[in-house]
Amino acid sequence: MFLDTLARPLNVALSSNGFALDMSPERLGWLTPSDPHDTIAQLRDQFQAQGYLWLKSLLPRAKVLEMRRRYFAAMQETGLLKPGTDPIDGIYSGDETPKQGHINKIMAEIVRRADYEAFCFSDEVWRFFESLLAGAVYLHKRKLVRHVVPYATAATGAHYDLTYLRGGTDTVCTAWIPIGDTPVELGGLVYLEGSDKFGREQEAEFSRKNADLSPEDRISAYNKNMTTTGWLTKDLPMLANRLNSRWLVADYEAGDMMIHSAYMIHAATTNLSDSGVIRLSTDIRYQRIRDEIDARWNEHWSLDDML
Ligand SMILES: O=C(O)CCC(=O)C(=O)O
Repeated sequence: MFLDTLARPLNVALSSNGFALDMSPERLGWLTPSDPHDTIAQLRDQFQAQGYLWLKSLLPRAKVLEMRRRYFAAMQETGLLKPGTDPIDGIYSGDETPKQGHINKIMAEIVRRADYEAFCFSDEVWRFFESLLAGAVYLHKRKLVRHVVPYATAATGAHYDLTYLRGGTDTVCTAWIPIGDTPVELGGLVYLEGSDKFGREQEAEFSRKNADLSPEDRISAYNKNMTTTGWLTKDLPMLANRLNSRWLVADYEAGDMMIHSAYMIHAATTNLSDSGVIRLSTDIRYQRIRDEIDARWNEHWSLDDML
């Protein structure tokens, strides 16, 4: 177990979708890191208690940085990167003219590429899940890779993942892998402390409300009982107040892997990099092969897949 939580003073004002986070110690804290070399029994207990594990240096740093280099090298033709910079640094051109359509096309290619798939299937990753879940595991074909440019106005709102995966087991786990160092200022994932329990209650309430819908609508994240995005809210400070909880942040490093339960509430903050660094990450889902699989996730990600 890592004993300290690597906390440090933060000299920036964190925000998300235009909502300023309350940065008082009652509303903002730090994630607790875990040592992947702890026994699996310890890690399972910690996962159950926290709803997440921040696994430090699970992957070789060089492997993660190579993925970063490959991603941004592929993006170079779109004008996303500052000319003359090394793709591994992922420095934003600041030029808003790159066509989003071109970027989306490259993203759709990347999630189908063998190098990216091999990364998601890294031994370190699947073996960890096999051990945690005590059985052979399955990686969902639908995998997401996201880059977030500095000061982008939109960020991921507060949600829990089962909203989008209701057609399968609720023991599905998400791995969120920062592809590059992602200090708090770069707008990585933030987790609402203790929210796995609230997510379960919320989902039980949605199940009651959804009971009279068609089977297809019942598992949809966008049915009449949900918001248009499936998110609980974009207003992170309001949610922390309502649940009397804290948003937990972290300085993620290349090689770390976050995992969270299907009920754990998370979101992202605005990338505040003043040196133009683009935040890059992937989020992928593992589960036991013997548990029910949500068939809707059986295709590669595409922009219009409506999931
Ligand atoms: O990277 C993000 O902004 C969102 C990722 C996410 O929601 C997830 O990993 O489940």
